[in-house]
Amino acid sequence: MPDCPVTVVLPCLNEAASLPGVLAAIPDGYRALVVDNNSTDGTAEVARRHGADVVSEARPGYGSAVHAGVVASTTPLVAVIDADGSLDPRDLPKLVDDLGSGADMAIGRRRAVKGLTWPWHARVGTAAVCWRLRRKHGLPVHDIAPMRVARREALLALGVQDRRSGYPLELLVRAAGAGWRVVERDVDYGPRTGGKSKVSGSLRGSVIAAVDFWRAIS
Ligand SMILES: Nc1nc2c(ncn2[C@@H]2O[C@H](COP(=O)(O)OP(=O)(O)O)[C@@H](O)[C@H]2O)c(=O)[nH]1
Ligand SMILES: [Mg+2]
Repeated sequence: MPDCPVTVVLPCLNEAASLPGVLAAIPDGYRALVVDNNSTDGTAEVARRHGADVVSEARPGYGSAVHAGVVASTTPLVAVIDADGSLDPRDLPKLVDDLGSGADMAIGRRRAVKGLTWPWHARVGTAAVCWRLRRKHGLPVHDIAPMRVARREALLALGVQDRRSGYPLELLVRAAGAGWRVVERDVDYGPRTGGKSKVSGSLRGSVIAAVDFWRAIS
C-alpha cells in the first residue's frame, strides 16, 4: 500500500480474541499495525493472519506500545485505537477528515452504546481528569483521547515521555502547550468483544491508571 495515508496503531496485550473483528473493521486503504506487548495468547500470529503488520515491544505499558507503533509507522497520519473491540475503527475516517479541515489532532469522545457496563470509578476518573484539562490546560475535551488521529512528525516532535497509561493525557497537555487545535467528536463505545480488561475493569487497574493520570496532568 505505497500511497496509504493512515497507519492505525493497535496497542495489544493479549487481544487475540477481539483482534479479528477489529481488524476486519479497519477502513479500506488504512494500514493496521499491531504492537504486541509480550502477549501470551498468540496475539501476534492472529494479527498477521488477519492482514496486520506486527511490531513487538518488550517494555510493558500502553504508552510504550503506542510510542513504538508511531515510531514504526511510515505514513503522514497516524491513528491510535484500542484493540479490544470496544471502539469502532469505522469512526476513524471522520477524525481523519477533521485533520483535513484544520485540526492538529482529532480525538473520540466515548458514548456508551446500549448494554455497556461502564464502571463508576472509570467514569468519575475520566470526568475529573477532563475537568482539569479544560480548566488548567484550556482543552475543549470531555474524554481522555481513547481514539485519536494526528500527523506523525508533529506527534513525535511533541516528545511525550509517559510509557504507561498516562500517555494520552501527557499528549493532550503537550498538545495544548504547543497550541494545537484539538477537535473532539462522539464515537461509539461498547463492551470489549473478547479477552480481559487490563485497566478500568478492576478497581486496582483504575487506581494505577488514576496515579498515572494525575502525574500527567498536574
Ligand atoms: N501493549 C499494551 N497494550 C495495553 C496494555 N494495557 C492495555 N493495553 C491495550 O490498551 C487497550 C485498552 O486496554 P483495556 O484493557 O481495554 O482497558 P479498559 O478499556 O480500561 O478496560 C487494549 O487494546 C489493550 O490491549 C499494556 O500494558 N501494553
Ligand atoms: Mg477497553
